[in-house]
Amino acid sequence: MPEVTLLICLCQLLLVRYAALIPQVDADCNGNVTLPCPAVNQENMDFLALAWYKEDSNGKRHGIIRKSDDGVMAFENGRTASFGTMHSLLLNWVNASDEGTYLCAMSANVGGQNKDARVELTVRVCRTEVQLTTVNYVTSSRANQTSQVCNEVHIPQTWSLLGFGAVAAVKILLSIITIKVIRSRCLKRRRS
Ligand SMILES: *[C@@H]1O[C@H](CO)[C@@H](O)[C@H](O)[C@H]1NC(C)=O
Ligand SMILES: *[C@@H]1O[C@H](CO)[C@@H](O)[C@H](O)[C@H]1NC(C)=O
Ligand SMILES: CC(=O)N[C@H]1CO[C@H](CO)[C@@H](O)[C@@H]1O
Repeated sequence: MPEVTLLICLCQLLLVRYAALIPQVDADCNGNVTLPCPAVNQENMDFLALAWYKEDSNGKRHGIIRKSDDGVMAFENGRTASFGTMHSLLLNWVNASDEGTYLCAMSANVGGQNKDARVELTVRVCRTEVQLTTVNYVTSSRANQTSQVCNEVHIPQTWSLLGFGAVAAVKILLSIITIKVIRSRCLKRRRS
């Protein structure tokens, strides 16, 4: 059992480590966001082409925008976007559907090495949604305050009573068993 627990801990640690390697970017709902491209660290065009993709949950790439010596080109059916400084990806008016993993892929010149790097985008909940949930919570909790208080008091009492009852029952059962065992031993001794 300890080995299994250790293994689970180790796996969780590795997963956390792996997740930490992907840069995370938070954006406000309906805000504009810049996703840095971790694959390049200079503004120069020391590569054949550079493209931004969005990865779906199956790891499939959906092209957004691409640049090469021929200029900037948007992929068909891709989200509207543009390039920022250092080949970053600029997204305007982001909402929940923009959340996910983005991939910056650099195709190297002959003799070079292609590079891929991912960025994770999280979009904060839209303000209207936040207000709605808060309002709902307040009304329901106020309307049901009395019944909630009652439940809070009664439930623990019931449980503690049940707990005491269970402990008492076990104690009685143990006593009966102990008495029976001692008796049968005494009887055996007397017989022999
Ligand atoms: C986002 O960019 C658009 C277009 O550049 C601009 O009109 C808008 O005000 C920007 N929004 C924010 C929240 O900065
Ligand atoms: C996000 O915005 C796009 C286009 O502006 C819209 O089609 C889509 O329904 C929105 N998604 C959500 C979850 O609000
Ligand atoms: C507003 C609200 O959630 N009211 C609930 C309070 O609790 C009663 C019964 O426990 C529900 O019937 C109400 O809908």
